[in-house]
Amino acid sequence: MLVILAATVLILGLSLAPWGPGGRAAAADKKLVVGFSQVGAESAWRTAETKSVKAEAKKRGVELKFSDARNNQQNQINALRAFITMGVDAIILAPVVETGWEPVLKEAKRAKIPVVLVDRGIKVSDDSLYVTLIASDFVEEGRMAAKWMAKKTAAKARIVELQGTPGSAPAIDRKKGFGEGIAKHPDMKIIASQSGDFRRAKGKEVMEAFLKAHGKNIDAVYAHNDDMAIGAIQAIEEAGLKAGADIVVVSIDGVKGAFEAMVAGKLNFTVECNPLLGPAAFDAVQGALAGKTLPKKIVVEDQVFCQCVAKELIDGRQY
Ligand code: GZL
Repeated sequence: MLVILAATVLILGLSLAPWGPGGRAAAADKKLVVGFSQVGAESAWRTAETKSVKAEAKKRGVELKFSDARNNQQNQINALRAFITMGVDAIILAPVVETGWEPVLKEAKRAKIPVVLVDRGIKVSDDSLYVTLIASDFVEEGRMAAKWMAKKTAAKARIVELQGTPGSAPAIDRKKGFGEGIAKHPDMKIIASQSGDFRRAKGKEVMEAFLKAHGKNIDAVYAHNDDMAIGAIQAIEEAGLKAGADIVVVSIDGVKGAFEAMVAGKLNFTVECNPLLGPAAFDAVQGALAGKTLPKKIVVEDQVFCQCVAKELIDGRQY
């Protein structure tokens, strides 16, 4: 009987190799096909992340289907549906906002396609809808920014805040962490807070409005990313003030532009949020396809950089 069965299988040409998720045979020599839905290209950080994922796909011989959602969630949902229809082996998703993912992630689960989240988290009622989240601890980033600003301003500052994309995990959590950090200092107050959508131009525009409304009453800027901080620095200088001196500037990401601004004395401090997530993302994809159980969150280690180290470190920065 066993002989007949084995023969049947061979005649039908069915591979005895285990079926990988996505309904595609996971034969050892088959080229992996992975869909990557990226938020957009709104900041230098984002560009660095995209480069890292694409380079790692190339290095591992993975066929990457890339989609740039231009910061629009519906574009990401459409891209995920297209990946599911294609029958990709796995999906990498950098979710622009935290909510609204359950329906399309249920479709991916039904299609047995594992989804790896990179860079930003989501809110879902069932965390089996994604394999793992590879991201920094944004709340801690906010706390570190607050801690350093307190030190720099002797815990006395009227602060304006440039928030990231509304509804995104980094914007929500960086605001939370910074608020926790300044709560213990009664003379540190946020006097204005608005979204600059993680973009340099928008950050400049919002800072111009803050300067018009509050002018010399601003002691410090807390920007949720370096791109908005660089935009704010431009606005501060155009208002005839010295960024980094008249107004302390603190931000997050640690991109090259931030190091250049620190070397120039215009940015005081940045908390790194490492965007080079390609290797970890594909380790998670290959682990999931091999049936491994991964931790629900893989925390990316961050460092902090003040002006004092910028000059010696700038040439060694990878992004
Ligand atoms: C953080 C990432 C944020 C960066 C911004 O993981 O989602 O989005 O801090 C980027 O620069 O636009």
